[in-house]
Amino acid sequence: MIPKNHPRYESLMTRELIVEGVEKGITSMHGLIAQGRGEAFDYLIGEKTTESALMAEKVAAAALLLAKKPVISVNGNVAALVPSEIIKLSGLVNAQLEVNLFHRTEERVNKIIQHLRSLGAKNLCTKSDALIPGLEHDRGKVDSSGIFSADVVLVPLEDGDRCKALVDLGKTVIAIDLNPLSRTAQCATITIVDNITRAVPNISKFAEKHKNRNEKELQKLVKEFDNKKNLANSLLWTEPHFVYNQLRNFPI
Ligand code: PTJ
Repeated sequence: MIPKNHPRYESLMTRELIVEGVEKGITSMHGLIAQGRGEAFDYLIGEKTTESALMAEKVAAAALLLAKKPVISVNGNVAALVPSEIIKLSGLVNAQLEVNLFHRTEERVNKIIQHLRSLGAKNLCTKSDALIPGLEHDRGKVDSSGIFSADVVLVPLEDGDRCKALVDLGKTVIAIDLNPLSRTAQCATITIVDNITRAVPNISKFAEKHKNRNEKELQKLVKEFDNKKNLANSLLWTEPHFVYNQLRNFPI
């Protein structure tokens, strides 16, 4: 049992969710390693949403609301960390949810679908009747009425190959990845360098606020967003003064 006053309470509780995900058969063992890598990058940004991440979250919410057919891709880590939050977001932006796994087994796909359904998800794409061209691995298996025909796809915690393949198909790809140097982060249309546990609720908050804005305002937000520039701002932690301040303020 982790006491609530532990200085690293939130980070440790997030680890617990991933471990529980593995125990339930939702998350793959590799998901533990991915979480560890994410934690290291989160540590560098002070485990807080940066200004550049917030900007990307605002633009992502606009892109999802403007989409004709938005789809949110769910993997084993997403299902363990933010299942209810992702269901809420899908309702707010009228997006479908599709389970898409790198280490794919039919058993795990079905467990994740059941998990999401038990939490109230209704808008799930469950077929795997189409293939993303150019992808050799199982992430290429998608639903023809879901990711395959979507115009905007949210891909949290992704591997770079599929992100590039989706961009090559002309889709707007929104990535959530704490590593700003990853291939996914580099090739997505809108890159959110933030922990998924903060990013998804933030996108939902922006989606709620954007409902009071007209379409033109949302289009302007998306059009004026410069992903490369925003991504460069996500590398603040490489600056010595930033690291120095982090060390002074961080609960170790
Ligand atoms: O469930 P599956 O089979 O689809 O597998 C999912 C994982 C995540 C294991 C798989 O996609 C994978 O191996 O991903 P990678 O290549 O390790 O990339 C995951 C990326 O997500 C890395 O760049 C991490 O820094 C980042 N990441 C990890 N945890 C978080 C994160 N980004 C945001 N929030 C996190 N909590």
